Amino acid sequence: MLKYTKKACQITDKMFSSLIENFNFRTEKDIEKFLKHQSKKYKVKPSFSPFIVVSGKRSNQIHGKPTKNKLNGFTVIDFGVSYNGFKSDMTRTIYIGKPSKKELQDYNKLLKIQKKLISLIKPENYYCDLDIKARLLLGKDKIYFNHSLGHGVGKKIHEPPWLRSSSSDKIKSNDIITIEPGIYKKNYGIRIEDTILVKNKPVVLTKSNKKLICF
Ligand SMILES: [Mn+2]
Repeated sequence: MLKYTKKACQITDKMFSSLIENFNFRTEKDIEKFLKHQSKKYKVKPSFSPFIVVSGKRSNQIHGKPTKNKLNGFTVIDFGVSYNGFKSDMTRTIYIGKPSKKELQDYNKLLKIQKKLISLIKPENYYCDLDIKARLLLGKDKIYFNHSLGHGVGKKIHEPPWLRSSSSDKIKSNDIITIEPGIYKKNYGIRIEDTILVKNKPVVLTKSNKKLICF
């Protein structure tokens, strides 16, 4: 049900803005705890558990679980909620401290690519081509992107259609998918993910700001 997915995405955005407004967290676990608490406040369930919160050197762990690791540098926060059984999925990467020129460059490059890929979602085309395009746009950085571009999201957090090079799924209007390119280097990782409704012009359902937030 689209209206439930939309509601899940709205709550996800609200949770993220209150995380930013109340930011005085010390560890990955602190962030996770806050988000879990928020989901209780909105009477929804986490769409998966634990949420992914990884900071500093650990930010390159694609499926990393939150630990007592002190927040430092890039911090990847991947979470979502389930509203009446329909799920949202969003990732924002924030920065604790002052990013280096190269880190900022990597973030802005990834953000530009994520937005570009969203603009290329067109019914009747194929999802595999979006995955291939993501790697083309990353250029020499494609070696740091070692997972698929995205997935369908609905009653399950990961379901068809699949956004990967081996996928034969055709893009269809009203599909709900994620676009989540990432860069995972030796010392840090960055991922930016939105839940998106496919239409002739794609509708981004998770609307949280994507400019790099630094604390
Ligand atoms: Mn996802």
